[in-house]
Amino acid sequence: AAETGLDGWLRYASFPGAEDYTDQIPRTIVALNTSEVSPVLTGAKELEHGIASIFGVGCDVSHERSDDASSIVIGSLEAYMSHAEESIEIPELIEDGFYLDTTGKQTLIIGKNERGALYGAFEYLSLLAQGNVSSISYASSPDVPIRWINQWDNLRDGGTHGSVERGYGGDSIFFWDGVVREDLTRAAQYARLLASIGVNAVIVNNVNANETILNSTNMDGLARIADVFRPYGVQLGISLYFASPQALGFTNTSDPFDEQVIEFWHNVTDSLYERIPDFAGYLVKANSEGQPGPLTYNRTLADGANMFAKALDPHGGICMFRAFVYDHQNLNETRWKDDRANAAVDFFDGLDTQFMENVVVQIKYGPIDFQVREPVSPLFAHLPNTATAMELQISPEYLGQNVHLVYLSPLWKEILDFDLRVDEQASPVKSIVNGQRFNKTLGGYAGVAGAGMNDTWLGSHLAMSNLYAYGRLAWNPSSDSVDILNAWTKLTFSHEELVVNTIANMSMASWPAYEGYSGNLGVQTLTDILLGHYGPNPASQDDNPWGQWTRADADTIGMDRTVKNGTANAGQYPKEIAMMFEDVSTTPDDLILWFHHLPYTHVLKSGETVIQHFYDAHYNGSATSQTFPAQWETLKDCIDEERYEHVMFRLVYAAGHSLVWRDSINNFYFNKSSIADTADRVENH
Ligand code: GCW
Repeated sequence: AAETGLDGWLRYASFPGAEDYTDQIPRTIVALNTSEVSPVLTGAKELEHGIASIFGVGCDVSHERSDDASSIVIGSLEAYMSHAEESIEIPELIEDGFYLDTTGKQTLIIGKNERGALYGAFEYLSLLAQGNVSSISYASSPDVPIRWINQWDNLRDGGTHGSVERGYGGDSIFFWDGVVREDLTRAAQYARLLASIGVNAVIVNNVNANETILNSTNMDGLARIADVFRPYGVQLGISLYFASPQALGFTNTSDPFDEQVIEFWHNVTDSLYERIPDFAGYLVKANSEGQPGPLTYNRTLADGANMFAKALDPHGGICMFRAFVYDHQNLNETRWKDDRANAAVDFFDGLDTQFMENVVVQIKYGPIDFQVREPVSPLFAHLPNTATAMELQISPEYLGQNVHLVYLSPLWKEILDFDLRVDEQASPVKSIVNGQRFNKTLGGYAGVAGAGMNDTWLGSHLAMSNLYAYGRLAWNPSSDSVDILNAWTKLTFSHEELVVNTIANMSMASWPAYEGYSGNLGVQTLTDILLGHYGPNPASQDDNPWGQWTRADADTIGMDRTVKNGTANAGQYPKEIAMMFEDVSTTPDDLILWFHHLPYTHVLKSGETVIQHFYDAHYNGSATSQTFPAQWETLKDCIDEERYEHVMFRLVYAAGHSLVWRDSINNFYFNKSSIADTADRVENH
């Protein structure tokens, strides 16, 4: 059968030698929780399916525990303890965590809750599918409670299609022609993939939301999505349009202090919980890129967030309030001190103590917008009293849109491991997000995924390593990028060393290569800012109010974000970091143009000039990209034709496109600066 990507890393392919283990595999699966929609039952069925697929042996699923037979016992801690006389002591677990023990006659998969048991089943199957049948016994708990996916799905585009903003895998799996699809098969398959990497909620509609999500037809539709998510322990949440009460004609204002507006949101929230008792909560984009918000009504951002949080609170829901607040119309490049990177801290400063407990401020990893290289957003250091979540973009809007190969885990880990040194104490960003640094319980991650109806989900088989890595890092941000990738490769393609090593070589080289042939030294990605964010267009960055400026002229380039001379953005970081970024000599090369406006002839720590670094990086990055098709070709006999060809097509195209990138960027800066490439490769056009 032709291989599609629908199962992603959950293919449970057999591997050479699997037959030697069939005797060791228990043939009975005992599900301790009995509800039809329990994730425990889902876990039991997944075990049955996975074991049959890997080892070719059938198992029975039952609810009766017997001590005699070798079996896999799966259940919540509570269900397990209710048979206390036969039970062993389970190590400490936190919510969604699990204990996995294959050392006894009975393999134990015990979750802190029912969802945790399902995660344990996926973990066990992942080990088996990677050929790991050794005896193990360990507990695993997630680093953060919020491990969410954001889908930027529109209910309909100009026509009937439910399109996905910044999605490269086709139409929405949830919406069609303004309403929830009848057939939600794909939504259930998506929930399965997400549960297997520990994702526990999905915001199903675009942050650029629309009031129609709240009509009763759509609320009923959302309940149907929640029903197919529930067996996988995936909760559903939605994005809200701030001015919905007005847009739906209930009020003539959407002022968060207006009694009728408050009542409107309480009613909406109550009706959602009536239909979806485990509803996760709201995601709100307000006062950003033309969206209305509390500031429209002279209220603070906290007033706006709290209005939703109050309505959600009695039901245990969460309000994710985005920090991506900026005015895209009034930034003006002729003003040296204007800086979009300052917006989040400027807007949120002073609000830290004002948010309700169930508000989580959702912050993009960098201060601007998912560029190929950004420093971490300084806002993470400004909210010690507020729960925060980091927004990561799995769908690589500025990073080649899943046509180019860009494995994102190394980028994300640089951000997560960065030590912000708040109050001169160790403050790695991941310890702020997980609540440890400031003693908070809520916090986590939102991954913008962009999955669609395409059989590959994201538009490319290789791009799925990013979705996989997102879940793994949200569960444990200290995981290693190569380990994550190798597990994914084995599960997705093959255990063969050649396959594993080749995909690791390509993937680990991919982000540096893309950075090499796009925007260097922190100048931003240099994609076309106005159209689609794809392909080179350095000129489009400047002279518009979007604020993604490079300030390139004939002699100089970069944003001066110093306190002494520039936009003072460096001063938004805690003292030690601020000092580092303030000074050219201590700013790392890869962010030097983010923080400093420099002559093209400025000599970097590497010993090269800025302009020569541009030239060389573009040649090196695109040369790396040229190696990808040849590397992939070595796998021709190890991978089914369907997926081999699909990937090859993209790699060949991207290798060509990397040359377009190389030459456009190099020519552009050569023409601007009139400085020759020392290796004489760049031509005047
Ligand atoms: O990067 C920009 C994207 C928009 C997106 C916005 C946001 C959903 O180009 O497509 O809108 O960010 O994050 O709100």
